[in-house]
Amino acid sequence: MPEASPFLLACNRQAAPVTPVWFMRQAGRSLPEFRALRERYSFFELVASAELTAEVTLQPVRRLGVDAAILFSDIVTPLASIGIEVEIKSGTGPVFAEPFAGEADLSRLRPLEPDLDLAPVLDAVRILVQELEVPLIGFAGAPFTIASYFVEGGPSRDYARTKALMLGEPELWGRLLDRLADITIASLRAQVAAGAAAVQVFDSWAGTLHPDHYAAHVLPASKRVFDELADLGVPRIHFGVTTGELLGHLAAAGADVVGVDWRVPLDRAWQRIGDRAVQGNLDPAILGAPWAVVAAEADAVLGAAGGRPGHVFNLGHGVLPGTDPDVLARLVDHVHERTAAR
Ligand code: 1CP
Repeated sequence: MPEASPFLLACNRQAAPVTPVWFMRQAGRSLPEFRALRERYSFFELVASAELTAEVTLQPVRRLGVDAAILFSDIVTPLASIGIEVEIKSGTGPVFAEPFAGEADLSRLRPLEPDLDLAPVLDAVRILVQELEVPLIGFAGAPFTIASYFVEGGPSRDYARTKALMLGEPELWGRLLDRLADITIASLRAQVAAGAAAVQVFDSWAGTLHPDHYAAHVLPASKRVFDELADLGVPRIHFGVTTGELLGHLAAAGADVVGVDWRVPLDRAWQRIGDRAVQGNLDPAILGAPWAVVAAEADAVLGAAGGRPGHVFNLGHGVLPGTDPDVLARLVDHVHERTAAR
């Protein structure tokens, strides 16, 4: 992997030859070659095989020309690997057989031993860094978002049980988040030791929280995650959806790059984030519109970034399953062409 990759330069807020592009959920359901594999294997069968994990990670890199790869896995993989029963249901997401119900369940969250628990994941990282010509992004879930799945038992609209626990039993909630933070830290440190060149922490659903509740009950655990990764010297990206009012707090957690969804114009988001790089923020739904619209909207994102060093182009959230991969490939070329002449 070239040291001066546009992705790593932008993460470090250095001038890059082009604005780098990658897509959250670039691997997965929008690609026919992924759907073909998913007909033969369950999600966790894919993740249990280093070769299949590497193959699925490489699929979008070959097809789309993106500037970074993201390891194929899921935010609940570490919990599954320490024996917590969780299934990935097609069209739904992670579903826990026995959701977190109280203090006694803390002991189910034993410390992660990455070399044993995540062996196929780390083998996949080692295969990928040999094969890739672009940086590999490792990732994990942030304590809040993982807790929300574990407490609710699956995806939720209102996070009612999660918020009741957080506000009603703040001491127990803090201990739960601390255990989850430990798992996230151990997983990310091991991914970097195996060769990942950057890490992204997904706090996808933190935007459901009042900023004061985020600051009191979530920020300390997330900040510890970023603090305990600082010595690794790789860019640390922090992402969530509907975080407009939270962007200052997300920045305070300490990441090098803050991901932004499409609900906040990128220039305004950048003001709230301050002296860090930004990642985003095209609305993934726009990719279903005619190409001229996609191009104009991508140009609007680039315009809001204003050519300042430190912009990683991405969608504001993951690629939608119905997205035409040819549009993704064309978008990568478009961003490169528009920014190459700067
Ligand atoms: O290229 C890639 O990005 C794919 C690798 C990847 C990543 C980074 C997958 C595979 N999952 C994730 C992270 C992840 N998982 C997040 C954070 C990113 C985001 O906000 O989109 C979240 C919230 C999850 C939980 C999850 N897993 C969901 C969302 C459910 C909900 O609450 O709405 C879903 C649908 C899954 C399953 C899943 N994970 C990944 C894929 C390709 C799939 C689809 C299921 C399948 O193939 O059966």
